[in-house]
Amino acid sequence: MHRQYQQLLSPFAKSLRRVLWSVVAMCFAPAATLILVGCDKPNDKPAATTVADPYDNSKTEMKSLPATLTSDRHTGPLASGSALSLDAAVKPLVADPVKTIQLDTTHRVIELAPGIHFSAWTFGGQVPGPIVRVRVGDKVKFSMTNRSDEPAPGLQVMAAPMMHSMDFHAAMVSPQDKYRSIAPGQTITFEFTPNYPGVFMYHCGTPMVLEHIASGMYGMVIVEPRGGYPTKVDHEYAVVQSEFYTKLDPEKRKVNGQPLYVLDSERVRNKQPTYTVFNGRYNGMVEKPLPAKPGERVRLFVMNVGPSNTSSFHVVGTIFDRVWIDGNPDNQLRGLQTVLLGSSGGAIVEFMIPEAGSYVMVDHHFANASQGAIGLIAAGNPPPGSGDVEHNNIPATSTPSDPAAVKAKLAFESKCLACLERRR
Ligand SMILES: [Cu+2]
Repeated sequence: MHRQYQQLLSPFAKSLRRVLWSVVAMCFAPAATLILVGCDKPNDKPAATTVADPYDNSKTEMKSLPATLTSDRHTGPLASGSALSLDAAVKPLVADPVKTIQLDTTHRVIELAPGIHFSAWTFGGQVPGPIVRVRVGDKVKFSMTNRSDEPAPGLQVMAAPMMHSMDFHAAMVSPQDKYRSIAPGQTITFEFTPNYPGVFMYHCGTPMVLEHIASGMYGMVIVEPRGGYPTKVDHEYAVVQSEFYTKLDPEKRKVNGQPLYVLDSERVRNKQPTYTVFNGRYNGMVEKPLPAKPGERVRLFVMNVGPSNTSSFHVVGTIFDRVWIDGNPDNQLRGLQTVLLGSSGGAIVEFMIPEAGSYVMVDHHFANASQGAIGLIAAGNPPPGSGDVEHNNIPATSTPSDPAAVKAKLAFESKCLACLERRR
């Protein structure tokens, strides 16, 4: 009986075994094939490559000699050194890897806007202070005399002498050593090696820092990458945005017969500037536009000092082809309309001048622009019949001066009148 069952089930068992073997073959054959193929072929996986870290902290310069402090008063020019630029047109990098710079602190009356004379505290006798241009790995030899006790030339107006200091954001050093406050008549000297490329702020760090910065004690350090920038440009300019908080001098002092303005400490604390400007001057680069030509590529080193507000930097009529956040090409963005900069934020923006015209640089926070943060890049005359340059500091008006706009206004008004007549 048992044998009969075996004979009966035998064909079924055979079929079942065949099915099972087929399943096993289907499942494992591809894997086996892969293994065999893999074994036959040489290992063509790319070997793991080690990309050198350009900021390898084991190779960067972290040590510097202690600062020296003396009572030797420097009496030469307030600013000196081949690495310095005194205005928006930034000079090319100086090849010498040792950059010796002197920036003395002094008090000056600056003309912030036409007829607005402001009692400022300065580096190198100007606001903003001179632009410093160096390269990663350079040796920066810096010296500063506090000359805030010297009378401003030709003016009987000055702030009281006081302590000042220098804080370079481009450096990696002990703040208690290098950035200490020095008294009038003292000189501090120290060195540093910039390790990172960028657009960095420098400023006085003496308490109350807010008031020292709001009084004008700041500037820009451009640190180029070791091998230079990856793009070629036709123009390089620096734009430093900052706020001013002014009030009429309570002592009613005058400058050339015009009222003196001094720092309004209340406004500073409440973040209520009276002026927000580029390069220390209300509409300064509207008065003196930056030249360029159609088809040229422009590089702007942009920095927002603050001290308390942000900037949304924009150039009307073009797009930033490249934006290097904080001025470091490793931090690249493409095709931006604006770059947002907090206090002490920097950037390099590059763009093409597409055609003839005046391109308006503006803080797109238009409340800031209305306080003076406006400038022009003058790239030739636009086609005949084009409108005048318009920017945000022109008051709103319902009376156009442009001939085409006047014609359009008349046409609009006549149509409206006709409509009104018809309705009656
Ligand atoms: Cu200071």
